[in-house]
Amino acid sequence: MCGAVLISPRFVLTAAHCQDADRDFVVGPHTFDELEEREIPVVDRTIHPLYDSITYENDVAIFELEADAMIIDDSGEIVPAPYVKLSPDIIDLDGSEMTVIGFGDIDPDEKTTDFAEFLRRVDVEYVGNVACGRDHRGEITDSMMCAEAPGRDACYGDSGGPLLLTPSENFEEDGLVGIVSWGRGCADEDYPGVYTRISSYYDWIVENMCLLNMSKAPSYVDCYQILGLEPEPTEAPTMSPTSSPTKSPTTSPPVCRERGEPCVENADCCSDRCNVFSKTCFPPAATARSRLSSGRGGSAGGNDRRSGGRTNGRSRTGTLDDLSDEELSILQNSVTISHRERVGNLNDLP
Ligand code: 4AZ
Repeated sequence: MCGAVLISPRFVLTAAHCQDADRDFVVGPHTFDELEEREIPVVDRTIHPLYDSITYENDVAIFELEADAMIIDDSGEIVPAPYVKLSPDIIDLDGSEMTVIGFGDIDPDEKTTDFAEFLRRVDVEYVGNVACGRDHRGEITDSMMCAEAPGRDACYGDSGGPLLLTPSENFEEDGLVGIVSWGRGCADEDYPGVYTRISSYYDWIVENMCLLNMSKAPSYVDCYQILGLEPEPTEAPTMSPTSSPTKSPTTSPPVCRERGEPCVENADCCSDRCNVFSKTCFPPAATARSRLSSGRGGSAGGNDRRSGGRTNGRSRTGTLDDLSDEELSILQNSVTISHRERVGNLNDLP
């Protein structure tokens, strides 16, 4: 089983190592029993092309649903499901508080799996990459981040789920800063939980949502700008200019680089977006979707248990706390997705 999160009514973000968890997603339930219902099939997906099933680097994947996820609101109307906004914020302050939620294992016995009946949450504190790298044998890259709380942690089955900034009581202000990725056991004080760092993938995620289905990207994402396309034609002008220009246009050299040209940082590009991977201004002249999604179809499955005790393991002491009704109303729509599998019980492996 894996977690996941809606980043628009049509797109789901999860961990790349969850890619074979299931063929459909279950939207919005707060109890595990409801997981059987409200399944939405997946029609397309983009796994990060540099995902590494040994190191869990680039553990991020986007799935496109067959239809928008819908919920019934308080007045009984069917409306598009709320989704969480990707946060571009770079978390770097030790002790910063974040919230992780999921249906993962809550059984302290390492040999049995007991998925939570209700969606659970725990607040965890940021641990810097240097300290976390020391704990995790130098295996923490810049695009991972770590968090911990005494006796509390994400655990088996929470993978793919969200790590959130929750600045207010209003879930609409939540920001997605991480994806549950891996750890050594669960809630072990020596080993913080490890998350995919969203700020490292912000550009990749929005660009690939646009490439999968630009009409279904969230409203704060401008796919025309991101893909370097002409804006959709608006109404033709009805009046012709009243006077001819007095000056002819000057031909000073461009101060910014056009799409496809090499760049070092966003400011180099006319689009103000430098692709962090290709180091070219957004997007390359002929953006080939097949090239960008070349990692598709690989399998993480359940057989990629890392060596040396590093696991997507099982709860030792405690995992996520039950959400109270009040907390549920805050977080109910921050995580509206969970998806199931039976392939990845790493503790069953030899
Ligand atoms: C998992 O297998 C998993 N304690 C997720 C998080 C952690 C361990 C395992 C971190 O889904």
